[in-house]
Amino acid sequence: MLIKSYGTRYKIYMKVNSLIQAETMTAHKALIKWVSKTVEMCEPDAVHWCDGSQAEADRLFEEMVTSGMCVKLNEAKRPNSYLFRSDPKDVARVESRTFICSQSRDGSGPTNNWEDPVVMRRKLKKLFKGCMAGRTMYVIPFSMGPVGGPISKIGVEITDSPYVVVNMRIMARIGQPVLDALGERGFFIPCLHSVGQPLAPGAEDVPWPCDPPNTHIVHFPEERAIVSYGSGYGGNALLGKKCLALRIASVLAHDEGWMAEHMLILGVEEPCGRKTYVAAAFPSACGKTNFAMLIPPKAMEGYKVTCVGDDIAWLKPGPDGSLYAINPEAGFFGVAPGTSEKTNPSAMTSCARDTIFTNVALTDDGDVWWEGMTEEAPAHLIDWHGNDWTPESETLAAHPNSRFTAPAANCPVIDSSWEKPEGVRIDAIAFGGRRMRDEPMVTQAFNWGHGVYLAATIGSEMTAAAEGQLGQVRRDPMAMLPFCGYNMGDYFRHWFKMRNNIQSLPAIFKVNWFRKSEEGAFLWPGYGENMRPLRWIVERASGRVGAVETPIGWMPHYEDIDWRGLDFTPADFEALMEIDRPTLRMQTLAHEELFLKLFEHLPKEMIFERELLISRL
Ligand code: SAT
Ligand code: MN
Repeated sequence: MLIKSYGTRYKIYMKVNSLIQAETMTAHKALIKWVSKTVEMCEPDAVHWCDGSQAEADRLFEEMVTSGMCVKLNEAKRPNSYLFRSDPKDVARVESRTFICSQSRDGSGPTNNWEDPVVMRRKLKKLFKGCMAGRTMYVIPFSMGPVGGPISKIGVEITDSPYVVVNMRIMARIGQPVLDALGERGFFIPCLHSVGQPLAPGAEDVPWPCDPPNTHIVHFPEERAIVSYGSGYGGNALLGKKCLALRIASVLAHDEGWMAEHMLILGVEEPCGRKTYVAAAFPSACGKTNFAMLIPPKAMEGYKVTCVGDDIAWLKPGPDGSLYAINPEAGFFGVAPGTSEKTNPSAMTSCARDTIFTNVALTDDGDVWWEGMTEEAPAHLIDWHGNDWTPESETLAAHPNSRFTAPAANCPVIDSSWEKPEGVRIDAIAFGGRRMRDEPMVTQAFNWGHGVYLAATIGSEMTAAAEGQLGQVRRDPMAMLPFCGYNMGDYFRHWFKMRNNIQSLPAIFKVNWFRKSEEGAFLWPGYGENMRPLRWIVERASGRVGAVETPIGWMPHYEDIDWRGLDFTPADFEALMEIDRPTLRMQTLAHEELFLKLFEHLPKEMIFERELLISRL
């Protein structure tokens, strides 16, 4: 009501009000101007510049509890934690509505959705006109990477979702320290977000506003800008994550000579005290968070794995010619189902407090539950739709993509250098996939070029018939298919070129934890046992362990792996590591599909590597 009746005068009041708050926080003229223009366009009821303080978060949570957007969990069981239930139509990233609006269609390439940036701007302008009516607009200055660090980047997200604010506060560094680092003229990436569905005058907001039919997640790579409309969920709305830290950052990295990758970073501590950092990329549903927090088997005493990050790595050549990596994030946005004390105790501890849960089930004593958390489900729950649920119910209690947003600092195995602004030195990079039949557990690329080829051709088999043909391989180069902000062919070229920017190149490996026997049983136990191939990887990276040359790369001999405490025979190992040439030749033919798709921008090195592989076979 207020807005409409005050009309222009109200708008002026709003503008002045937001300027007064802005000017106590920043002297960045371009930022203040962008915010004022956005206020004019979106017509929010109020504007709030986030300082990132605990008091601010407490107040927002209190407001959201009151409005019914979330529930506070039992303070004794899950301190300082909250549960949100999203609209059932807004539960995951939407790739079909994600766009890379480069100046030319060629710039985004055949693997991304494209629209002319001028046409898209026009469309978005219509959607954003008055879209924040009835709501508060939040301005969130955030830093991806430690504030002021040499690899870090600053973004500012404008959003009408308080859920986004409290999530961004965990996933990134936000608030006043970021504005201080930005100064009066610093470079920042503008990220505009609205859940859509503006409120009619006097109307009450629904618990989870969103506008699925009009959802657009848009990137303007040349302008380094992000605009997202219609979804309040995860990667669609927390714009620092996939949108900035991968899609826009991959473009910056290409132009500036570094790499923004969909990778976890872990540290391996050996009994002698030596420490090696490894980055690893896996397509979704391959256990990335579990691998990042791996607990070594008891028998491998003295080995310890520490976690630097579980999803994104920014890698940059350092002054000494080595490759250094930071985790640009500050929290974990982890998939809840399947996470348990058995599969990932460190993730369980990370979300034991100070955590935001989305779409998991609520227990009668005010705690959370999801499929796979315990062997037996509680007798009664409130499911992710807000309905009563018992083990007899034929539905899932938690959505399969339900999430926990937990501070990385809560992780019991967080690496002591995880916030080092200049990053940690990466000595090995591993690429993985989910392959039932044809791929051995671990191989090492002969050199960087061969490694790029291995990485570009990774893929995962579909696990359920519903997702496509069972066993069909979906190629996901570097696990970046949905996250590369430019032409994938040019991205491969950038990978090859990085060889010239790095003096001590990390060794590149390919792993597969999912090989099965003819009878369908897993040949490898996985989880903590992955410490065994990981030990081989770090020792190979510094030339301390043997290997045998095969057509597809270096592979460990049976004796090269530490088998203490595991009953795994040479015959078991042979089955796990078997390579048969006819299958491999077929596979090489299958790579062609991807190459044809990217033909126009495919670097020649890729063809050479393929020829080399064929001749070795
Ligand atoms: O929703 S996110 O993009 O943050 C997570 C994911 O889909 O991998
Ligand atoms: Mn991811």
